[in-house]
Amino acid sequence: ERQKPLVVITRKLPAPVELRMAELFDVRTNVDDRPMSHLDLVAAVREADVLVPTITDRIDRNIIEKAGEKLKLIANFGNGIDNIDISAAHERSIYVTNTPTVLNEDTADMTMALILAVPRRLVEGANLLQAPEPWAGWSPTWMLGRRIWGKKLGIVGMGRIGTAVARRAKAFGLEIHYHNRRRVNLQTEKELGATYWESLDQMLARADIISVNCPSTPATFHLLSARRLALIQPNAFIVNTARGDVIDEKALVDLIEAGKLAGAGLDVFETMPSSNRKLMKLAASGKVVLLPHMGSSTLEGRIDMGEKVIINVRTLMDGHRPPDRILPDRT
Ligand code: 8YV
Repeated sequence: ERQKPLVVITRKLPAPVELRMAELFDVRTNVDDRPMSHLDLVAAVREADVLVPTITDRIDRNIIEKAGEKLKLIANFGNGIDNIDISAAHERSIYVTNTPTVLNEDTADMTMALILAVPRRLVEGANLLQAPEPWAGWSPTWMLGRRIWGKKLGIVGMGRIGTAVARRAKAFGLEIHYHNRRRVNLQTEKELGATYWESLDQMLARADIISVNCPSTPATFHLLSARRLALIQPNAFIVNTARGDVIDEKALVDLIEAGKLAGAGLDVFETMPSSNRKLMKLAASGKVVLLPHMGSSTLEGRIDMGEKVIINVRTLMDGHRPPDRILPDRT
């Protein structure tokens, strides 16, 4: 029998995934289930054939340069690969793969949940019934949110997740608008009744709800800058289930505090884990709903992601290029 590859997994994964991987590979897991230290990561890349990091591991050039001869693949347990220096890996002929597609629907569901939760004051309402004071009773002017249907949704980044959000939002009666580097195919645009905006500025100025669904790259860093955020209508909401650094978080907080933006639903933050006191204060006031990066957090999704990792590792071991490899020219 062929020797099994040494696969180092940086975090604890759901049991079914760990079991399956242990059957197939010589697996080393991080029993602590805390982000690996820099030293442990360096030790891992020195010995491993395959490294399976998650979003909590920064696999930078410094770490990749210390990789041993054996390291052939960094199989990210996640879709976004902003935690990995792709060029540094390619310079060392190390493949990088991600887990695309399988988490689109879960992430789109969570995006939709935030699109509903913030304007309809869902968390604020639920919290009221957990407050120490008893519920004073209903009134027709009480807990009025803002209507969702008929409003304009502006999707920033119409990739696989953005499109899944658009499908759901259309069913909820929202009008679909999107900005993307390029137009999606006309058939999809027609199905969704979607309007393409080449100018992000123009779309932002018109949208009632904005959903961020693009990856974090040097080109999307603070794409929603202070200047652009100021273009958004004061009664509009922003939802972000992508990456925190796409929005200038400080500018966002300032606008909401000043009443120049109605609210936000955030699953991701500029620094993670977030300790943005001002955001937490806004959450307590009900204008903001904060989630601890739960967009793709379903058991089924995690199992599917594990399966993706396994397919990539096995394909490489069979002498072929892993299917979800990130191409060098990806920006
Ligand atoms: C994951 C994510 O939880 O896949 C992504 O890009 O942000 C999340 O769905 C995380 O990346 C797991 O490493």
